[in-house]
Amino acid sequence: MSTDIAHIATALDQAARKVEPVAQFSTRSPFSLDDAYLIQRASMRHRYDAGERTIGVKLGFTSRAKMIQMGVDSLIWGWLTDAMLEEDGGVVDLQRFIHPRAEPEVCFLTKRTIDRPLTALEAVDYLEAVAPAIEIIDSRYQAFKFSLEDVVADNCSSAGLVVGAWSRDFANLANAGVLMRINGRVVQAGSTAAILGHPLRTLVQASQLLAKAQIALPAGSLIMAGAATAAEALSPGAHVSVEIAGFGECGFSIAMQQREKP
Ligand code: 0L1
Ligand code: MG
Repeated sequence: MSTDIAHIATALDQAARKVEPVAQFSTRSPFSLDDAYLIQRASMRHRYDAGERTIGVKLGFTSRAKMIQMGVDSLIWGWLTDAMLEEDGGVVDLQRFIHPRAEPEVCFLTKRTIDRPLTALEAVDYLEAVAPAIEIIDSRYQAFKFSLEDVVADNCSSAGLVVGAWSRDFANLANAGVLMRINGRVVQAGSTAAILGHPLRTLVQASQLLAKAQIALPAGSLIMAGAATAAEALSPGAHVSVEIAGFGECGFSIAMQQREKP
């Protein structure tokens, strides 16, 4: 299997770099979830070798809406790097993506190293702040089609993120209204309660997953809690924003003129 791990990791890295999708791997040669995380790590090594650095982690499929949209039933996690971070209010060029989608999220900033499984009561003590956020996902698989193992191997479709203004109002995070707008029109509406019943629960989940992987997450890391609603496809010229009631708004515009693909 080790050759397959290296082979799939390289193919996924190349697909992202060349902006060319690949067929899903698990249908041709099934692999376990543990192997999927090994592929994810091997694929991330290519990015680190190219100069990217980790800024945090993301959880995926923490809401029913996302599980139903993508036809999977388990929580997953992947890495965020500095190359994925887009400016709030900035302009995003779609050229580096294959078939990008945006989804509304909650982003946490950690203030202590997470190096063991946390309880729900401890979670807030490990946090510096929380902000409204948008994740740009971009599956490296043709037609955005994958199994749970495929998507984990593909670093959980991580491609970009925009983070709004930070707040410390953790108490009002339980059931805040979430609106995603494209060109001012509401395209997705939901609640932060859709994220595991309460977004702070993602801290508990993240700490357990990191402990299982024997990884300590340093203070100052970002944790994306997972989408509260389904994702929306992106197209040139659009303006995308996410508002979380009581926490403000963040957004980005998409460049109209697309540069030549690399
Ligand atoms: O936030 C999420 O639930 C994202 C899951 C990423 C996988 C995908 O939908 O491509
Ligand atoms: Mg997401």
